[in-house]
Amino acid sequence: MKINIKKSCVVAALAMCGVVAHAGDKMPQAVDGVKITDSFWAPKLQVWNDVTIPDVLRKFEGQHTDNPAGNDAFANFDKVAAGDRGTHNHFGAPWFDGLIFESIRGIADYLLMFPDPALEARIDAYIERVAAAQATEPTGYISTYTLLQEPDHRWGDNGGFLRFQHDVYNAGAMVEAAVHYYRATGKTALLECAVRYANHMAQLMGPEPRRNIVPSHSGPEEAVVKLYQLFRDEPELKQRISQPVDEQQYLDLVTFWIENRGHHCGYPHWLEWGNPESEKWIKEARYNAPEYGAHTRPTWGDYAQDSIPVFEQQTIEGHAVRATLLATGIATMALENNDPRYIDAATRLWDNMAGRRMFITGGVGAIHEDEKFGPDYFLPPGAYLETCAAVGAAFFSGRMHELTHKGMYVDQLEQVLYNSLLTAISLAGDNYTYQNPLNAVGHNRWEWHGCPCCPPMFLKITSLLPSYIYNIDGKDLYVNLFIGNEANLDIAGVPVRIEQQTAYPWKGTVNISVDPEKAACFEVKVRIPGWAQGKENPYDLYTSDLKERPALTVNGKAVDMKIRDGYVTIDRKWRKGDKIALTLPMQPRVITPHPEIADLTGTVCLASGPVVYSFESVDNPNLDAVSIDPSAGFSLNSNPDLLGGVNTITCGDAIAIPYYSIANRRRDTAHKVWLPRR
Ligand code: FUB
Ligand code: ZN
Repeated sequence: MKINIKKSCVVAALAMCGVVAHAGDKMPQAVDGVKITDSFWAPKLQVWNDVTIPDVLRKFEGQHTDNPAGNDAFANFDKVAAGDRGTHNHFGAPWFDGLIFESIRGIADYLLMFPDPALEARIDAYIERVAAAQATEPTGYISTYTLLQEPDHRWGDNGGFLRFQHDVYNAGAMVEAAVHYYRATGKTALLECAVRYANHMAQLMGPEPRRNIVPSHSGPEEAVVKLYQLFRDEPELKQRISQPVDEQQYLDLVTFWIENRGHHCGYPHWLEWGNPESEKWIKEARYNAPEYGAHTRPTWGDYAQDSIPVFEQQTIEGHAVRATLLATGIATMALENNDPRYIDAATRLWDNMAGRRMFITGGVGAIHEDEKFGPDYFLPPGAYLETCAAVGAAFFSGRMHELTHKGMYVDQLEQVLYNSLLTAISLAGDNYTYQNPLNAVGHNRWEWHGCPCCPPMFLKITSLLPSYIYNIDGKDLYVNLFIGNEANLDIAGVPVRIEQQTAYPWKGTVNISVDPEKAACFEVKVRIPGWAQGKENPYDLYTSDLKERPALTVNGKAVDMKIRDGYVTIDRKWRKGDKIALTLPMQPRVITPHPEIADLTGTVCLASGPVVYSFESVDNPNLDAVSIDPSAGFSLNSNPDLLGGVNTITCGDAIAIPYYSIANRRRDTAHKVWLPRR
């Protein structure tokens, strides 16, 4: 799975090129030395690096039009550093620390693609402010909201309400940022803070006599596994940290967090009592009453995947970001412990998510109230669909792919990338979405948001893009994504240069050259997307009328299209100059929802390749009169000057554009992915 390249080589490679994947020796999900070169993603990554990163930092600093008071989320750390406690001068939501750390994590990975000393210096300066704040606390506890607003409520103590406070989530985000920033820069200042914080949590939380504290917003699970992996793989790094490091403690902490969900006093009954009553019960610390025993806690409810133990969960429930990040954590742990309970739980949750609760754009989280998953087949066209939830689902799928190497997981990841993710940002890179309804009127991107959680998640996943293109497992090379790139890989000890050239997702030809330094036997497994096999969804949640089929050649000779787990395997002795050519059927296809999806009865939508299309009122002034006749002819047209260069689909005089590109030309337009079937 992982390719080891000495860090110095990678740094040299980084200096020469624009867009390169993670350089860390054992970065989870990472394949080193992959440089994105295509005309679709490379320019976008450049915009996100040049525009989005400074935009996000500036706006967290309070420089945006909705914030006349100039409130600065970084200043929360300065207030704590100055000794403020209980002064009620925290700015923003309790999870703003976490959002800042998530941004730093994403930016760290961008620094690997686009080295930028000025940006690095800016991040270093933020880290100094974080460290100064942490230095004022003897335990290393630092959650600025709690310290400034309700310092007696650390970790939800004394009637604190951890579900809102986000203490553990903030801590996890710091740990993850520290690991990524160290891997990108070799600097340990944030890692020092993170180790101190993780040590504090590992001493405090766990089986008795430690405390029963679990994250009520997931994310810390995967984060702390990464901390464990870092020190396991680089034990000499411990010498550079002033705190003691026992990495096993970190893994134990995550095990506790995962296995102890659903273990609590059984109250409050969130769904029956409602949120206000339940919150009141917790704030009165009623769970401390003798009848609930010692060392217990309230349940955070289905909302936070805490009603029943993880291994008993049959369906993916509750707040969709929390749920997908918990599932990501479970899958990440499964990669470490190979425990069938973890593998089964992750598989079950993914199957339920993808087979019954996922939208055609890869989005999840149908219900606005509590931002949660709806019941099976509840997939209305105007659904909520938070950007962060789609990103969480994609992270989950990425980990499931690492675990199983099944193509269906990459299918879902790809669905998110080309649809839910790209729509979350304006073409200019400085306006964002939170909700992503498939049919809506007046759906505009915003400059900034009172809860700006989505831009950091956006940075986190886009910076991983190069690392998702390939996996290596022993002597197998998995070609997962069709993104033009140049890669210098090491396959079973042989240096191999791989190059992909493609105009995907606009055209279906993918040319892959395989150049081993010397002739070598290995397997190249080329993913054949489900949509290209006429299998729109692994559980037929959606079906399509695709008629053409994909084809594959090596040096011009047809390969037998035996597809196993989503891949065609080419097992041969590879020689310099060998060429693989994949042809995917890009003609527009009509997608029909599963008959159980009541809200989509009588509707269909259009897609070409991985891209889902939408009809927007800008092109279709009579949008409400537009319907789709599946037997009509559809034409796919290249429009290099439209919306940054897109294909459109025309059907009669109606025009569809990629869903991701809606709401970029005018404000307050109407758009529809799902249209009546004629
Ligand atoms: O709770 C922190 C973040 O705020 C969540 O991830 C988002 O869904 C929003 O609720
Ligand atoms: Zn969000």
